[in-house]
Amino acid sequence: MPNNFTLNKDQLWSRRQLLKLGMTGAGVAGAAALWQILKPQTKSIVRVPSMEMEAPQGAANPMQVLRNFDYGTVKKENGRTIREFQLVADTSVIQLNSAVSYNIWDLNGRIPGPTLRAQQGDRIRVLFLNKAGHSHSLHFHGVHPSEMDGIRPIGNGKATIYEFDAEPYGVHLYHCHVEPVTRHIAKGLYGMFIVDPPTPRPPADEIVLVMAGYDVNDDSHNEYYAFNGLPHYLMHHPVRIYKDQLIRLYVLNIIEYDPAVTFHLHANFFDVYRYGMSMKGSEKTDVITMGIAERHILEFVFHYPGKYMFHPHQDAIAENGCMGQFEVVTENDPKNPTKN
Ligand SMILES: [Cu+2]
Repeated sequence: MPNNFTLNKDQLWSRRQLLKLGMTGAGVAGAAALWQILKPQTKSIVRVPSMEMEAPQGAANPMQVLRNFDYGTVKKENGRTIREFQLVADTSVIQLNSAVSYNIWDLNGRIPGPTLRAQQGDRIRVLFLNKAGHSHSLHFHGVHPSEMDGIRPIGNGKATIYEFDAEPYGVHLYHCHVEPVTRHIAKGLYGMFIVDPPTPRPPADEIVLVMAGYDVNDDSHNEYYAFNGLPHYLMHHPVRIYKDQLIRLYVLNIIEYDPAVTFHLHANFFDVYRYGMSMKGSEKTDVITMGIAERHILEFVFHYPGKYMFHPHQDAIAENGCMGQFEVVTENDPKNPTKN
């Protein structure tokens, strides 16, 4: 939500704390309280249905990834806005299904890493601490000097600072760039980096979807796939959205080993803002092909309540975990405590 830039630091703090509470069991009540707090401070009329936010065990929590944006700590230096982010790489284990656990590298205790967000022209300062056992780095997509390109390995126990301007606006990403890069990305060291345009986009319910794969037997083929970290999770825990409200998806394909996948939405068409780098949609479709590291903004509105799947149309990939669904609800649904 671009309007979140109008929130002051305390309000942003509240938002983060509430998300944290929601993740650790406050559930519906936490989520409802969160949006009650957010609403009065924003001019936006965006509303978000309540959702169960109980966290699965481990670093993968697809619900947390959906609507959680890290705006960093805002500072002013010589009249410039600095957004300072802290990213810590570590190791953890996630449970891909009841039988399969998988060792990953996480960033700030999550996979995918935090969705970093800034406004075009902000100065970005990323404090990177590597506690993940191997050498790693953070390579940001965007425009920056060579020495900030993040290809130099940072040893275990070491830290570094990446600093550059948030240019240009769009949906970008960051990831580890230590060889073998396929392995370092596939094991979790990636995240989305959104640079908002100078003129904010229209209010919308903004949702992050990151497609990834898991090669659990090291044969350079993925056995499992996921939206936001866990196979099948968003299929069993639908993403609740409001009927007749603009939905803005930020979608990233970071599936290694498969050259490209599509993203398909059921029973609707979406406007495509390729790489999020324009204010005007380029096309309308219901399936879009995305190579590795491609990412787009996709906008749509649902006019009928009910459940609607989204998935790559490489159906084997969908069947192995890259599956989710929206649950379109109406404002008078009694399960929505956010209603006034
Ligand atoms: Cu790495």
